[in-house]
Amino acid sequence: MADTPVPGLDAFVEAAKAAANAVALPELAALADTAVEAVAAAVSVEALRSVQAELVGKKGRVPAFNRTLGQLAPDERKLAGAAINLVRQAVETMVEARRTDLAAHERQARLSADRLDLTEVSPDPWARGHLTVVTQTRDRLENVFVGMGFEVAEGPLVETDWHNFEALNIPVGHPARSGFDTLYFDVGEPESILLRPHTSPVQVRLMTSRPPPIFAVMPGPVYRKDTPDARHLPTFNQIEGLVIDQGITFGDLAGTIESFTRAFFGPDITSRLRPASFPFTEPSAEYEITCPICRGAGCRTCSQTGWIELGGCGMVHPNVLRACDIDPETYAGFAFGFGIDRLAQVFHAIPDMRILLDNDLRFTSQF
Ligand code: 2NL
Repeated sequence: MADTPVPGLDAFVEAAKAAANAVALPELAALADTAVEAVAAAVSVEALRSVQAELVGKKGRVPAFNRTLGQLAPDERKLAGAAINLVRQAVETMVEARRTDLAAHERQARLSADRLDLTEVSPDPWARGHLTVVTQTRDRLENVFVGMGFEVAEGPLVETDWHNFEALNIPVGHPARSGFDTLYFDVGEPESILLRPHTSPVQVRLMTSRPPPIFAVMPGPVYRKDTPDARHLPTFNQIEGLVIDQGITFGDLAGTIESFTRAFFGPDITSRLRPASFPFTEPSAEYEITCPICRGAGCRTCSQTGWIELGGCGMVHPNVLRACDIDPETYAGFAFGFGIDRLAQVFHAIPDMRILLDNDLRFTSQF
């Protein structure tokens, strides 16, 4: 341990020794040297306390010199007393400097010993936490899309009717509204503020906040007034993608879906699109992938078809672009969306989604 230097201390000690020699007390000067070594040799505050007592305590070796003063003439006595006092002060100063260093060192050692290592790795899954399988899936999805050049965007969970429905070409009275099983807040106008039942309002917020080009994915939780079953949860996670630029075609959509599918599932899983209908896209399609359970051979999970439906997609409807102040004569785009929990279910062959709600360690520790 390096001592913190005390300015002038060495000179002080030398001056005290010189004073001792000047009054013919070489033993006192030698004691000053002994003190320098003894103080440096003390390795704890406790040991230093003994050194201090032995040198300058009431019955210490430095005050002992005072008992020799009686034999001296009065003027010599005064000078010798001053020299003894100087040595005592020099020793006290050394001791205090050393005490400061030792105390800091001991405090540091105590803190290190007390430290709780939050990164400590335990091989026991009951003792060591990790991200849920759904969060792991979301992270992997984000990584794949970021690798393809998309940005990741998030938005509010509590939404307005306009961002959630109106701007998405779903006006009041549209039959698609009832399909979302939306949960409304009892705030303001009836059915004006809601818990978002899909992530599409985030895309609306992106389109209304900055001009194209836009290449973004929006992952996050969505909420529906639904009863859980093997394939549905009332609170689940979606990821949607949105591309808006000049000259975007349905071919770009199909290519993006296929690239993503191979990047996420591996080269032996492919994608196909089947015609569908959504209010916010035209044309629209359902997005299917090779069944990852049977690799296309046909099984119970894919109802012997070899294909599994994952989500929807399509070219962004001109009404949606117009609602967001984007000119459909200049710009075109595509969007796609699917459930993250559902993807995790397919990917890991989880028979019943409700197990995701149980937080049973026998399940969660498998991932
Ligand atoms: C599904 C269907 C889809 C979209 C989501 C979208 C968003 C905007 C404009 C146009 Cl802002 N479209 N999103 C489009 C088609 C399908 O998802 O089955 N999701 C689980």
